[in-house]
Amino acid sequence: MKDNQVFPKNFLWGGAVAANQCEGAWLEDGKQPNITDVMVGINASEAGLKWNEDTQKWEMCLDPDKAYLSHEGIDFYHRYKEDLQLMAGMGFNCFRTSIAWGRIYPNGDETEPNEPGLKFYDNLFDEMIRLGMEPVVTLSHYETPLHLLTEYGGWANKKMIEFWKNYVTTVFNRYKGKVKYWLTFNEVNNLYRRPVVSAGVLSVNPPFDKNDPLKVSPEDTWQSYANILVGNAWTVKIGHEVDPENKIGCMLTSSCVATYPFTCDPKDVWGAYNIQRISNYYFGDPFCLGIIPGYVKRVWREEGVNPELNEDELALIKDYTVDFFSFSYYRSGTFSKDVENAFDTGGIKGKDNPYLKAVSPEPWKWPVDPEGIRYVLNVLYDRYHLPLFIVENGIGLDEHPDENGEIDDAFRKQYVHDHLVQVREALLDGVDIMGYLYWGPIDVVSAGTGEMKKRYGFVFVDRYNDGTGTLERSKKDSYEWFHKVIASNGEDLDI
Ligand code: BGP
Repeated sequence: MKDNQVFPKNFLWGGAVAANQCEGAWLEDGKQPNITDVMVGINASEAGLKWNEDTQKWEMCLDPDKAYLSHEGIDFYHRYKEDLQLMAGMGFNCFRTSIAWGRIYPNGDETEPNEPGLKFYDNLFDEMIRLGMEPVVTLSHYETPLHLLTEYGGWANKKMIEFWKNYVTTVFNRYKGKVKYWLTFNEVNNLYRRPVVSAGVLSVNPPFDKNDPLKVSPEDTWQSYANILVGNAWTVKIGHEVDPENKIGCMLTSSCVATYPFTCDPKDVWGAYNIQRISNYYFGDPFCLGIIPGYVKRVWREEGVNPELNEDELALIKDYTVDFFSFSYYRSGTFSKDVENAFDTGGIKGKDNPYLKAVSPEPWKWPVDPEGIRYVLNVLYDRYHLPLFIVENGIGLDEHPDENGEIDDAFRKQYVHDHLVQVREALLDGVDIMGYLYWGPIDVVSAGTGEMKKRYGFVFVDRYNDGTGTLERSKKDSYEWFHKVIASNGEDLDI
């Protein structure tokens, strides 16, 4: 390796998945349902929940006409050895996945953990380590146990903080010495737009809409915000106490940081900045700086809410900020005062940006903006001065093997290439970047739409939207290319 290389020697290269999108085995070895198990994608406008007047509670009610692909996922629960071997084959020195909370505490409020669930992650982390991959573990990736939502209203209830502390204490102790990098709540900054799944909250106290579980009151939304800030601070505190080697990071979707004003009209400029704040920094500022910003309190005033947070909790938030900032970046968006803002898992949609050359193919059509990742890296570093970790970047495509069983995913190679060129620029700008994890190095169920058709993998999985398929794995064309990129520590990006 050359001495003048731009990517640091200890750069973490790898990929990221989440338990709920790949494991399957949704009711195996003691696990109970979690919130994503009753949803077909987190963008869905309906959830498999109905209000029971007799018990006065929400209860699970799956739609027999819908395919809940996440219940089987890609069967990673049983095939993880083969899958990790494929990841190691690309030279990954790191692999990110989540612990499904409901495997450890099936209902979330038990006092004793579920040993088969703990054992599964022991085996999984051991296998990663054996193959030379540092585990990066998300503690909560849209996997709040359903019981905690239906029984307590989820994070809107202060009791959640105790359940969470119990869970994180258990896993920090159990995986001490095996796992060093921990991420707290995946993309929790989606709370404001998709509270039920992103933040694990349900409205259970009147007034609320008994016909629509996905509607959460402003009181519940903001109380969840407050409780999650406290939960995050406890995570940092407990994580460091259990093992001073632990590094605890937040994980925020940061495509929304690249929200550009559509014009130089001050209303567009201000609007774009405000989107950045109430999409991203409203969590980043407390997580990284230990403060609840004034612009959040303004929203509280305007929405007429006053979340309960006592002095001790505020002190905890102040004292226990994260060690690093991890994030996903998929694409940029624009803000225009003239259009209503729509959002999906990729960020704000706004008006089409005429300066971007590519969008991903139908039906998703996400704009491709590699320079956006350099912008996001610089903005976040200037704001927080913390090491940054890219833990998701990738492109979802509808792909089918050709007559020889091969997939030429040139679009993906170009996408990753162009983004890595910009990551390199950010390193030259002086940004401290810990690593680059590609989202979905093996095809998994889509978070947003709950389908298999939206494929991100370097590895193809033979499974389809109707639930058919052999689940067989095969390498796409990009597999060897990414292997070469990692082998050169990012120096050889040639396609
Ligand atoms: C993020 C999630 C991931 C992932 C990714 C791609 O929001 O953290 O879970 O799936 O986006 O989104 P999608 O699957 O909707 O294309």
